[in-house]
Amino acid sequence: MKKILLAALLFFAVVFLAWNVYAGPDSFSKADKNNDGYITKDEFESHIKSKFDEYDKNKDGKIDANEFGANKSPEALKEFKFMDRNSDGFVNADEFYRAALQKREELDFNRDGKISREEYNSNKALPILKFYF
Ligand SMILES: [Ca+2]
Ligand SMILES: [Ca+2]
Ligand SMILES: [Ca+2]
Repeated sequence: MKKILLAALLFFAVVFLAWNVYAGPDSFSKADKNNDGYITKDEFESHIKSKFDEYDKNKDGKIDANEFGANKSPEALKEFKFMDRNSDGFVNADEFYRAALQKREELDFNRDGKISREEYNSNKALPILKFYF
């Protein structure tokens, strides 16, 4: 009986670990360049720059609705409209950065100016992580 329990425990541990890796703490680690467990303002800035490049697939310096996948969900469309401040149908680097900065402040629950692993992992962070990490 003990062996079965142990096997079950082991199984769940493996699933849990695999899920964690899949769900992307790696995007936290990637952004946390010096690996101190916090994403500082500088680290966030460079992360947002590479995220912008990732979205801007045709490299024209702006994200269009397709590149963002705004047609895929109402949530994405809402986010796209939120980012596109001048409503020209494109999100340029400045607009993306400003939107991300605002989200970053929302993510920094304890207002210490950096994003901890705990803040990143909280449920409230999910909609932010989805589009900005
Ligand atoms: Ca583009
Ligand atoms: Ca715009
Ligand atoms: Ca914080």
